[in-house]
This record gives sequence, structure tokens and C-alpha cells, in this order.
Amino acid sequence: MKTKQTITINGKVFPFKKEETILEAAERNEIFIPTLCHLKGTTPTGACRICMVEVKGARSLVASCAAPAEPGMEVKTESNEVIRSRKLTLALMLSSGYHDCLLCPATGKCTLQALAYRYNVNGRRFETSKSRYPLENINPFIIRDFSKCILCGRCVQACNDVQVNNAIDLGYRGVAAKVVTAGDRTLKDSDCVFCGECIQVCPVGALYPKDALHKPRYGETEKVRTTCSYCGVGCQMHLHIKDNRVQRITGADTAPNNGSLCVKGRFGYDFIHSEERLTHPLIREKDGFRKVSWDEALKKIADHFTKIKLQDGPDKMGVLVSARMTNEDNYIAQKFARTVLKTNNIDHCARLCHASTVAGLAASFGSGAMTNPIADIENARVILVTGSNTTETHPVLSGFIKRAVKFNKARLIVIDPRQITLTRFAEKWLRPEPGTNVAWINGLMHVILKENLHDPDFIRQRTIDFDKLKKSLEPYTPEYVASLTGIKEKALIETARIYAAGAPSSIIYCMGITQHSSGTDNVKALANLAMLCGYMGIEGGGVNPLRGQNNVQGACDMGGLPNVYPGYKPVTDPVVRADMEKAWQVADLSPIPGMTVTEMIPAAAEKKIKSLYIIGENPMVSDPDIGHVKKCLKNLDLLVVQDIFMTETGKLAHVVLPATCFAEKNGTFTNTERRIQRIRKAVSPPGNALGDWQIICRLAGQMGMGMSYKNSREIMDEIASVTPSYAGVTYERLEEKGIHWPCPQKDHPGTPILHQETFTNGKGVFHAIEFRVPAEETCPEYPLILTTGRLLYQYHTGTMTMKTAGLNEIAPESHIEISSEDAQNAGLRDGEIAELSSRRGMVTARISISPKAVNGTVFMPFHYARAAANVLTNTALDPVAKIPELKVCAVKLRNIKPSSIIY
Ligand SMILES: Nc1nc2c(c(=O)[nH]1)N[C@H]1C(S)=C(S)[C@@H](COP(=O)(O)OP(=O)(O)OC[C@H]3O[C@@H](n4cnc5c(=O)[nH]c(N)nc54)[C@H](O)[C@@H]3O)O[C@H]1N2
Ligand SMILES: Nc1nc2c(c(=O)[nH]1)N[C@H]1C(S)=C(S)[C@@H](COP(=O)(O)OP(=O)(O)OC[C@H]3O[C@@H](n4cnc5c(=O)[nH]c(N)nc54)[C@H](O)[C@@H]3O)O[C@H]1N2
Ligand code: SF4
Ligand code: SF4
Ligand SMILES: [Mo]
Repeated sequence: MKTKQTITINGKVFPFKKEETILEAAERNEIFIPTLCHLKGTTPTGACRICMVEVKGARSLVASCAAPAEPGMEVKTESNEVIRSRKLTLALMLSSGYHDCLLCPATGKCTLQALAYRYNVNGRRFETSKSRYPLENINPFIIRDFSKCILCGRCVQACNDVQVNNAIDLGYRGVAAKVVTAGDRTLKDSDCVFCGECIQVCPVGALYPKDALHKPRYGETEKVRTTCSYCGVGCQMHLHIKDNRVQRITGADTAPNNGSLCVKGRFGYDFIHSEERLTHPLIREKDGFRKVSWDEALKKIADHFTKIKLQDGPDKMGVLVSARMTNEDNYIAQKFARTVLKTNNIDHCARLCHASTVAGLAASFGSGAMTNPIADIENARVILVTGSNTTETHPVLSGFIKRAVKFNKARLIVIDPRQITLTRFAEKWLRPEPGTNVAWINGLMHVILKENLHDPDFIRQRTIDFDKLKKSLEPYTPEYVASLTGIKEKALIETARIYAAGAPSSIIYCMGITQHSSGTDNVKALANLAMLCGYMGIEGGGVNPLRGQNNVQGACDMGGLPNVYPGYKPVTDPVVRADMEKAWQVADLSPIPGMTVTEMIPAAAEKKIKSLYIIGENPMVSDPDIGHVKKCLKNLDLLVVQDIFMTETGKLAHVVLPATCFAEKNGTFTNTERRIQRIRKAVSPPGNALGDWQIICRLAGQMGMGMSYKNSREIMDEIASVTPSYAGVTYERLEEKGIHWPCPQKDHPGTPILHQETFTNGKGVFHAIEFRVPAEETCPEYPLILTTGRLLYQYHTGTMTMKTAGLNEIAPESHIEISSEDAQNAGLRDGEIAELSSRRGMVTARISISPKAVNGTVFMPFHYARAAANVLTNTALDPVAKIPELKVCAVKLRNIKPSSIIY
């Protein structure tokens, strides 16, 4: 029998694991060794010398963070010699720079201070040397106090090896040594993206949030673990609370983010305590709104809904649920629409986002969700990212891609018309014309088949309709694809070879694929590609749509859609309907699939929809052709908006209801990788604001239908009882790391990777897909393509991010991103104001000449209500998923001098 290898630490014998360092073996056995420079998960640098230990037989002390544990080793962690050495190291650190603990915001968190205290060392042993570098505070978020820096290098590792933003490094030598940016510029003028990972890892007070000096120190706050309420990555975070306020946010060291956050998650929380929060229900009066009681507001709504229901029928009403609110909120909202209003007219922003994913992947695999978990990206040999500006829109997830390239030699293919940041990490970057996705995907498959690089066993055993696919691919030769997409033949062929050589390759995609009138086709084509090479149901493979909103996956799972109940059970199936009637103890659930949001809003223009209850959505900025949206909403008999702020949509409402935000409620969000995670109440709501499900239940009560729950936990228990993929979920089980659905039983561990043995469908289905041009093409009058999307520093319609001054400082206004050639042709210089118009409207915005832009295409963020990109966008829909073509429309540019106009 193999004996376990052991190491002796402070006289006690411990087994150790292969490749463990002395430090790791000690930590695992709860023996304290101090560290300053050591950063978990990165290569040890041994820079700070504080972790020195005595090893029997060694000539000098050993840095435990870098030295491997060896069999029979005898280690002392606190011998006299070790303590002498640590005291000297600490004394030298304390005499270098200016360690003024009295005024330091790191008090309570500073490791140097804690060690000085533990080893009884002060800064008076040696003469102090002053810092050579002044404090830097001319960026929106981070203060760099070089006088406190001990040059441990953790921030450099955090930036380069964890977030892989490569903004800082150690520069200069000897006494001049310093953490620098390229060219030693300020952070503001560097590649820094203000993720704040450096602040989080700094063991002293050399890096801290700009507002830290006015806030309570670390020891004075209480931590509440919760989930970020911005994007679908679902980062786990700690809200630091004092005086009923969120004072600071830090990353929680657990999956999926392992401590990391992005700039919005870490710094974008001013909205929570904003003065502009809605605090009272409001009812429209002639020239504005009147504050009213909950009873008055709810009675008005209830009376109106009841009247429409009786006079015009339930299907004249619609409800928009929200991907921003919890599963529990969404479940109650759709239950309200189905059981109280009696309509399936329920939808939400997923329609504008991944409706084509849900439709496309359901047709191909039987389940429309991300197939593999986030951490699995690091197992891929090849990563194909397309139509996803990952570093800006799923920043923490992009770290997994960048680390896979940097440390695992994964090969990255980026296929995107814009020169997004990720192209810097890519081996191949293909630049298709917007709207030509089916052409290049078919082209890749054409090459793979021609060169016999496909996986015949997988195709035979796990799929159907391969022959149909094969035949459909014949015309898509590299030459033909080049003529449609602008991608060179050679580049396409080489890319096909790289993808096929992956074993496994992972596909990651987002809005550049879905937001097209051919969105469902694009998604099915990607599913074809992955099945062709057999990359399904395995680690490091899969087809991975990155879900956008914090809880858009959950809002779909909860049945926030017009055609399905919770768990995607069709409303048209009589057996399912009977089950739901029994579970909900109601009769006569509507058998008719409802309208989508892209149908409900236009239907208002014709009075086919008379009332809309919009919860946590802002279509007056986020829906295409907002000129028309406005007309439609104004035509409603009753518009109810339930939000945390007065939005552009709220301003048109008859009744506005104040909801609580994520920091004020309990519940769950389901992130992009299907991980159901807790959110927890940390502060109390402003004024009379109420939780979303509480408001809806009270409204149901007003309408004479009892819907009452003690708490969100009770709602989750009901969700589990009617939703097969959530059946095994309880709050207790979610506590630490959440659970990936499907989780069908209480003892089921959850399912990180889908489709392992069989597809949800049984067999995977190949689809023959023909390329179709976008609904609107360029023409002599509108010669440019407009594509729209996001910026790192703003989130959607800006209701939340625009409350944080620092985010607005970096991304203050809309702009038109354009290539220098196109700008020159239009006679425009960088920073000038131009008019951009489409067949639907016109906006003015500043020109931003950028290498990101490709000739012939301009890009505009859609975040800004002033100069809103959606004044221009096309409402053309994908015929299956009904998603609008937000990524392509035809526009023209006009120079409007003088350039000094600022709107
Ligand atoms: N900072 C920030 N993060 C966010 C959000 C936010 O508002 N702000 N929103 C969240 C939400 S809900 C979502 S859905 C996600 C969206 O995340 P993304 O989809 O990554 O965001 P978009 O900016 O819409 O960009 C999509 C990419 O598609 C490319 N593209 C445009 N047309 C085409 C095309 O025809 N083919 C291909 N292959 N690519 C094309 C664009 O150049 C762009 O790089 O982001 C989420 N994260
Ligand atoms: N041109 C163009 N348009 C687009 C896109 C694009 O790429 N280009 N992308 C589309 C996509 S993918 C999406 S997802 C949509 C997003 O469109 P929306 O969902 O309309 O945008 P948000 O700003 O996220 O709106 C959410 C609202 O919820 C509120 N809110 C936040 N938390 C809560 C809560 O707990 N309860 C309640 N009741 N309210 C809350 C916020 O204040 C905000 O007003 O935009 C779409 N529009
Ligand atoms: S700024 Fe902080 S983390 Fe960076 S080297 Fe200095 S002490 Fe270390
Ligand atoms: S990556 Fe997404 S979930 Fe994570 S902190 Fe940023 S916005 Fe929040
Ligand atoms: Mo989205």
C-alpha cells in the first residue's frame, strides 16, 4: 500500500497533497503563516519575504509560498529566527513611505497593520524614506497612494493574471520602483477599466475607492452576501452595511466570480440610496403626478383591470415582467396575469435579447440555455466568440476566456465586425458584414465537411437530419461566403480548421447573433456547427449564449413568456393546463398563447391592447423605433409602470408604483450558466416602496383573488412544486454556491453540463438554413449600416448606472463610432456633432473616430435617452422568435456645423 506523504509543522505531522507548497499545506491544516504578496490562484513571486519559515537542514529561511512541501520536511513557522526575520522585514516596510494608520481607510483590513501589531513592530527602527511619488486621484474611482505601497506586486498580478486587463506593471528599479501603467500615465489615460480588483487585493492602504475617506472603515460595517443585479454573470458580492446604507461592495470569493467584480458591480451602487428613488405610488393628474396611498393606487388599477376584463376581455390586457427582479417576483407576476387577469399576454425583455436563442436551441437541442458552466471555459482548447463584446458586457466572464488563452494556450477565434478588446487575445479575428452570420457559419461547416474534419460517430449516434444539412451546405464555398460576408477565403478555411481541431471547442455568442431578423436561423446554424464536430455534452465544449440581464434566465424559467408556464410547459397542452389549474386552484386558464412584447406595444395603437402593466422595463428607451412606441403607449387606456425610478416610460404612465431594489429584498436570481443564487435583504426600502411580489399580491387581493405568501422562501417552495427543473431547489440548498438547473429532486446535485448522455430532445436536430439578407439594406439614400449595443460603463437605459458620477464621467453621452475613412468621406472630424438618420427618425451625437469601427458601419450605444439609438432602429422581426433586428439598419450621416452645439 502506498503510504501518504507527510510533513512536520511545529512538531505535528500532517499529510500533504501533490504539488502543494509549505504555505498551502500549513493553511489547509489551519496553521497561520503570514503573507503579504501571495495571491491565491497566481504564481508565487516570493517578493515580500514575510512568509519565511525555518526548514530543518536548509541553510537559510525559506519562502513558504514558493517552496514545495517535501516528504519528511520539518518546518517551524514561528521560531525565534523566523520572528526576528519577520520583524526586520516589517520594520523596513514601515520605514519606507508614510504609514499613517490614523487616517488610513484600510484600517480594519490592512495586513501590514495587523502584522505590525502581532509582531510588535513600529516604524521607528530605521530612518523613514519619503515616497517619491505624489498621490494620484484624478480618475473617477481609485486613489493610488504611493507612499503606502509596499511593492508586494499583488495588484499587478490581479490586473495581469486574474482579470487580465494588463493595465499596470512594476516599473523602475531600486528605490525608484513603482507600480506603473504603460508610459507611466495616470490610470485614467491607461488601459485600466476600473474593475477595482487591485483595490480588493492590496494588503495595505495604497489603493482605495475614491469615496472611502468619507465612509465607515472595514471593521465598522456588516457584510451581507448577495448577487450582483446588473449582468447575467451573477457575481457574488458582499454589501458592506452601516446606518442602513450600502457603504461599499466587495467580491465574494466563491463561484462564479471567485472574488472578481467589474466596474458596475463594484462601484455602480449609488442608485440604491439615490434621492431620485420612487418612494410613493403616483397617479397622473393633468400636469404631473400626485402622491397617493397604496390603497388608492391599487384600487384605481384593480377597478380598471376588472372593467377591461369584463367589457373587452382579458386578452386586451398585457403584463411585462422583468429580468431585473427575482424569480419569486417573476413567478408571482406571471401567475397574476394567468390566474387573475386570465391572459397569456406576458413577456419581457428576453424578447429583445435571447428570444432567438430560446427558439433556436430548443429546436436543435430541446433546451434553450447555456449548455456549459462559466468555469468550464477554461477547459476549452478552442474558444469561438461571436457577436459578444465580452470584456464590456460580461466582464468577469471574459476573464475566463482571457486566462484560458494566457495560461492554458487555448486558441481564441473572434468573429465580430468591430475591433472589440477581445480581438487582442485572438489568434483569428474575422470581420463579417453585420447581418451575414448564416453565410459564414455555413461556410465554416462547408470547409469542415469538405476536409472531412467532422465527427461521424457523434453525428450517427446523437443526431438526426444530417443529410438535409449536408445538402444545404453545398453552395457555401469560401468564394461564395467571401462575396456575402467580406471574409477572405483563406481566413475562413483556416478558422474552420482551428475550430474542428479543438476537441473540445466552445462557442460563446450574444446579441451579434440573436438580434437579427434571422436570429433563430443564426442560433440553429451555430448549433449545427457544434454538433457537426461532436462538441456537445462535454467539458470545454457546448453552445453558450451569454444571457444578458441578471435574471433573464430566471424570468424565462418562471414562465415570463406568452407561450409557456414555469419550466417551459406549453400553455396549449390540455394536460399541462389541467395540472396548472389544479396546482393554482383555478379554472379556465387561457389555452391561447399570448402576444410578445413586440406585438403588444404595436397592438396598443389599434386598441387591441388597452392596458399594459410594465414591471421593471423601460421600452421608451430600449424598444426599437421609440417614436412609434410612444404613440402606442399614449394610446393605452391604462398604463401602469412599476419601477425603482421614474423612467421615460413611467412618465407616460397613469399610475406609477415604487418597487424595492435588489439590496432591499430576499429572493433568487438565475445567472447565465443556470445557477440559481440567493439575493438577500441588506437595507430597508426608501419611503413606502414595496417588494414587487408584495405589490402584485396586494393588487390581486384588490381584485378579489387571494394571493398571499409569508415570504419569498414560501414562493420558492411553490415554484419547486410546479417547475420540474427547479423541483430540488430549497433556500437551504442554495445558501453557499447555488445550484445549476435542472435539479429535479431534493438530493440531486444540479446539472452543470447539459445534453451529456442524450439531448433534452432525445436526438439533436440538424437544420438546413439558407442565408437571408437583413430586413433593411443600405441604398444610395441610406448608405451606412448602423449597429447598436453597449458600453462597459453604462447599463441599458441608464436608470441605475447613471446615478454613479464616476460612470457618467467616463461615459457621459452617446456617440457615433465611425472609421476614419467613413468620417473623412462625410467631412467629419473627431468630436464634431453630426446628424444620424434612418427611415424612422433622426438623432444628433458626437463623432468618435475609432479603430473599432469597420468601413461602412457605424456603431451607437443605446443607453442614452437623449440621442437614443432606438429612434433609428428597425422593428423588423425574426419570424419565429419575434426578436427585432436591433443590430442592422440603414442610416445616413450629415455634418451639422458649427461643431460647438451641445444638446
Ligand atoms: N456594460 C453593460 N453590460 C451589459 C449590458 C449593458 O447594458 N451594459 N447589458 C446586458 C444584456 S441584457 C445583454 S443582452 C448583454 C449583451 O452583450 P453583447 O451582445 O456582448 O453586447 P452588444 O454591445 O449588444 O454587442 C454585441 C456584439 O455584436 C457585434 N455584432 C454586431 N452585428 C453583428 C453581426 O451581424 N454578427 C456578429 N457576429 N456580430 C455582430 C457587435 O460588434 C458587438 O461586439 O450584455 C449584458 N451586459
Ligand atoms: N438598439 C438597441 N436596443 C436594445 C438592445 C440593443 O442591443 N440595441 N438590447 C435589448 C436588450 S438585449 C435588452 S435586455 C433590453 C433591456 O431593456 P430594458 O429591460 O427596458 O432596460 P433596463 O434599463 O434594464 O430596464 C429595467 C428597468 O427595471 C428597473 N428595475 C431595476 N430593478 C428593479 C426591481 O427590482 N424591480 C422593478 N420593478 N424594477 C426594477 C430599472 O430601473 C429599469 O427602469 O434592451 C433592448 N434594446
Ligand atoms: S499598490 Fe498595494 S497591491 Fe499594489 S504593490 Fe503596492 S501594496 Fe502591493
Ligand atoms: S460582471 Fe456582471 S455580474 Fe459581475 S460585477 Fe460586473 S455587472 Fe455584476
Ligand atoms: Mo439583453
